[in-house]
Amino acid sequence: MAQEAPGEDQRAAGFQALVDADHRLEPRDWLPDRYRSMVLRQIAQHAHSEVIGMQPEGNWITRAPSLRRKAILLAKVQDEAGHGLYLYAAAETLGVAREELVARLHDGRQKYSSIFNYPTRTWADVGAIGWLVDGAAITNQLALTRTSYGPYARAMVRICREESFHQRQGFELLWALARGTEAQRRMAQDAVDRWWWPTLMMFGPPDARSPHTAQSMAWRIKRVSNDELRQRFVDMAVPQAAALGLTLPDPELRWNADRGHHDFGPIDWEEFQRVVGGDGPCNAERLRVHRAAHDDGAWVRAAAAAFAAKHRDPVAVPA
Ligand code: BYC
Repeated sequence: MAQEAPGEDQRAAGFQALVDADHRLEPRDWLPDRYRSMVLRQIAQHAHSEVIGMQPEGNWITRAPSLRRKAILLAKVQDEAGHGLYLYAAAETLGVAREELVARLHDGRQKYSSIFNYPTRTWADVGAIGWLVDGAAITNQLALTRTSYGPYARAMVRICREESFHQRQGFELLWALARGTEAQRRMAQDAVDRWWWPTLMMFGPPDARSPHTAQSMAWRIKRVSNDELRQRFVDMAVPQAAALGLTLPDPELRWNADRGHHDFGPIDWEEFQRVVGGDGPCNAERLRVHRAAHDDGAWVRAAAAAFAAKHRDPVAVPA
């Protein structure tokens, strides 16, 4: 007698059992539609962030103060493009083409990280982004190397290796400024003052007000909650700021021996909502530049597609 195909409930239970057993899920596995759309939302947002994130730092490539600094910054910004590529490739395993993901970014159906809507006013901002923003990114992404969706987890492993170099270059840049002239030290402090709070917002809303955290953790897409990651980051940044000789702009920041963590002051969640809602200092500019670059690259995509169609194997060199 032919065996009956498992029903939707049975499949869902089987899926959850795999997740609970810490099984890596692969594109060929049966995945609930909501799991697919949740992973896709997060990977796509992450991919867009990597690519849009090239803009604030790219702004300083032509004005880097030395050849050495320029070479380092060029390599870093190029790495971010590579991270975007790994992540778009991971997102495409869920059946949505990159072209469509870019269209969703452009028409506002998908987001990118709030942090990239702030301007890079001075050279020290490159250091603050490397130290704080990449530091926050690694804190979040290290946890994501264990995410339940295989292609995303594998992309994270490669990305984290490169991010740790990025964070060090930011720290080293600020270290040099903090030990330079008084004007350089002030510039470093001013950059840290401006990037500190937006960096804390990168981890997303508090757990109690995060609509996706509970389901995302149950499916092990997210392994650590927004608040816990934020706390890990603060605990890491405080001694590093002391080593730099710079202060963090929070009068309530202090060690709490009972909790074994640093307490910190309230985050301005209204500012976060404003920035995520499109009204940050650079939202319009970031999307305008992205759209223009996409339009400028149309001929490259058309040429690559024509080449692939003609030779079938896009990497084969024609005879
Ligand atoms: N910005 O329920 P929640 C980098 C949205 S580093 C904008 O907590 P979730 C780089 C969220 O999407 C940055 N939106 O959501 C570094 C949701 O809205 P929707 C990239 C945010 O997904 C240096 C709503 O708020 N890293 O690339 O469970 C140089 C409710 O939030 C933000 C990643 O993307 C935000 N900061 O948790 C260059 C890490 N936070 O979608 C490049 C991967 C929250 O319902 N992503 N929202 O409309 C994650 O880990 C998670 O998606 C988050 C949010 C922790 C960010």
